[in-house]
Amino acid sequence: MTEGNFVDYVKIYVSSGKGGKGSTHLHREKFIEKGGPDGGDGGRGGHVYLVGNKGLWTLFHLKFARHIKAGNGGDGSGDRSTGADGDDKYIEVPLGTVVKDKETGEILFEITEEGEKQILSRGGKGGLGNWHFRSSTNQTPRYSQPGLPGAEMDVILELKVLADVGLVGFPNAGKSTLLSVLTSAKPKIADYPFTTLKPNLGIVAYRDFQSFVIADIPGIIEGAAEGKGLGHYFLRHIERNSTLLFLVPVDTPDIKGEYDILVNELTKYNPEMLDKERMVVISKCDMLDDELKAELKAELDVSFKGVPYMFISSIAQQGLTELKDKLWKMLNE
Ligand SMILES: Nc1nc2c(ncn2[C@@H]2O[C@H](COP(=O)(O)OP(=O)(O)OP(=O)(O)O)[C@@H](O)[C@H]2O)c(=O)[nH]1
Ligand SMILES: [Mg+2]
Repeated sequence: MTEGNFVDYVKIYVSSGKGGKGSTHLHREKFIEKGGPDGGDGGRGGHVYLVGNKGLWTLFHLKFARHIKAGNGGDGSGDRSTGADGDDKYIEVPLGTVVKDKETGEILFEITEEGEKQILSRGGKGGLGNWHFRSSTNQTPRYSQPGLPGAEMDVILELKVLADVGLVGFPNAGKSTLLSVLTSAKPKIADYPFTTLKPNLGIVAYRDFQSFVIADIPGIIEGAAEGKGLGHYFLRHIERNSTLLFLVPVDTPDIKGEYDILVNELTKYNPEMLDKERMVVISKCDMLDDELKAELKAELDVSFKGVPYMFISSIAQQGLTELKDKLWKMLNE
């Protein structure tokens, strides 16, 4: 996935197809002067559906799909032939997509399961052909129904669950690097702060074809809640993650202090952030030899009492399997 693939909100305009016209037709055949009415019905207009797809994680694919239109029903014709139904449109969305009416803000429905299919906009009914209107008093009705119009509406699609794990850390902590080694995402990585300007998602393939999603967001600094750095604007992207992973580089002079600042900024943004499962990852541990690591560990065991933490190195590929195992456990507890 590329920079800024993190789309959790789109507005789209959908319209269903209109129903085809019923036909006004009288049967004609050689030697039969006045045949009866045989006008067929119009086909129904195409519906617009939403369909759940568990392989999708964002609404990115709909970002530029402004108008989605189903086909119109075909008109009926003689010999009682019914017009073809209009082509239906299927909009695939990730599980956890909530659909709202743009005008009223009312929640229309939610897609939660793989393959779940719900009609967003119903196609107009086809009109009845004149064949239906024959009666004892009128054997040759010369009228039929027009098709009903389709419906059009503006809707908002919003993703409730974006990713399972959100990465939180100061700029340069190694968040994007971690995303790039755990997933096939290719975020921009560089040795300067605020390399990441837009959130990225990556899918971690786990044992036995399981997977979970990690979100990498721009770095947070002290005062983000007051708008410092890039502010806390991007925190909304991890607001709904169930687990937060705090990244602090091993060469940080006060590791626990940096962690406290991050927690504090998150709390200022939304106190509920603290209800999430969290774990601290000390990154860039390739810069440390075993002896120093043991010393640091003794220190951190005291300062981090109760908060789970672990050492990793994305570059040297240390602790990554263990990290995945722990995250998986946290997500499935
Ligand atoms: N030695 C070492 N360096 C690392 C490791 N992981 C990341 N780095 C380096 O740290 C720097 C910052 O890495 P990024 O992944 O861009 O950091 P980030 O947290 O995404 O930074 P922002 O996007 O600016 O918030 C880069 O120069 C990386 O090469 C690691 O495991 N070991
Ligand atoms: Mg980054």
